[in-house]
Amino acid sequence: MAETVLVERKGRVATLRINRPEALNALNSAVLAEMLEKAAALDADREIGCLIVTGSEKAFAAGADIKEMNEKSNMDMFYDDFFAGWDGFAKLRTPKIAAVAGYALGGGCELAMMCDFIIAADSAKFGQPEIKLGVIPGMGGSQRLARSIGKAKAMDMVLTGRMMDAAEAERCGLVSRIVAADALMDEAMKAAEIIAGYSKPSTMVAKEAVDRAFETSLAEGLHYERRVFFGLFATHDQKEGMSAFAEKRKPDFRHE
Ligand code: CO8
Repeated sequence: MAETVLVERKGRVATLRINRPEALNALNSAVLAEMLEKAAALDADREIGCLIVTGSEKAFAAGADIKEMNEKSNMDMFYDDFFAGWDGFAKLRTPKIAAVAGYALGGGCELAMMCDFIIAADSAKFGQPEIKLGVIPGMGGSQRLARSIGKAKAMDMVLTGRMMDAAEAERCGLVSRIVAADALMDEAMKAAEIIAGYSKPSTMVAKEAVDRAFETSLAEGLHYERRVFFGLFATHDQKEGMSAFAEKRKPDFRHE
C-alpha cells in the first residue's frame, strides 16, 4: 500500500508530506497512524531541529476523511476516542511549521493550527466546514481558531462554514506570512533551516513558553518564562551563543 506520509530529510530539517492525492489529502486513520509514527521518531531525533508539515499544491488536507467517518456510530467514535491520536501530534516538542497550499479545511485547518506557525501559499484556502455535514470541528478547531483569530471571526467561520483566502488569513493572524505558491517550499525550508540552526533546547522551550501564554494567567506565564530562561543558563549553547557574540564569530551550537 502506498505511503500516506512521505518523509524527506535535509540537514537538520525534516519534511512530512501528506500523500493521498486521490482524496485531496483527507486525513484518515492511515494518515494519522503514519504521521504519528514518523513525526514521533523525528521528534526524538536530536539531529532534527525543525519539522515542516505540508500537502500538495491543491490541498494541504481537505479535512478528516468523511467517507471513513460516515460509517461510524456514536459508540465507535466514543470507544475508539476517534482522532485523539492527533493530540500526540500537537504535543511534539520539536518546532513545526505548516506549509499550506490549496485547501486546509476542517481537520486540515486544525492540523495546520497544531503546528507552531503557518506559512501560506497565495493559493491557500482555510475553513471549518463541518457545520455543513451536521457536525462541528472535532480536532481542536473551535478552540484553537478562537484563540488564534478571536471570537468574531471564529464564529463566522465555524457557523457559516465559509472559506477564507490567504490574504484574509494573514490579516486576522491565522498565518504568519504569505508567499507565492511556487516559492512555498523554499520559503518554508529557509525558515525551518534558520530555526534548526539555533540551539535545539532553546527552540524547544521557546515554543513551550509561547504556548504557555494560551494556558495560563499573565503572572504565571511570566513566572514560567523566567524559570525557563534561567534554566537555559545550564546549557553549553547559552555559553557558546553569548561567547560567540562577544568574540564576533558564529556560534557553534551543540544542541545541549
Ligand atoms: N474526505 C473524504 N474524501 C474527500 C474529502 C474528505 N474530507 N475531501 C475531498 N475528498 C475526495 C472527494 O470525495 C473526491 O473523491 P472522488 O474523486 O472519489 O469522488 C476527491 O477527494 C476530489 O474532491 P472533489 O471532486 O470534491 O474536488 P473539488 O475540487 O470539486 O472540491 C473541495 C474540493 C471543495 C475541497 C471538496 O472536496 C470538499 O468540500 N471537501 C470536503 C471538505 C470538508 O467538508 N472538510 C471537513 C471534513 S470534516 C472534518 O474535518 C472534521 C474534523 C474533526 C474530526 C475529528 C473527530 C473527533
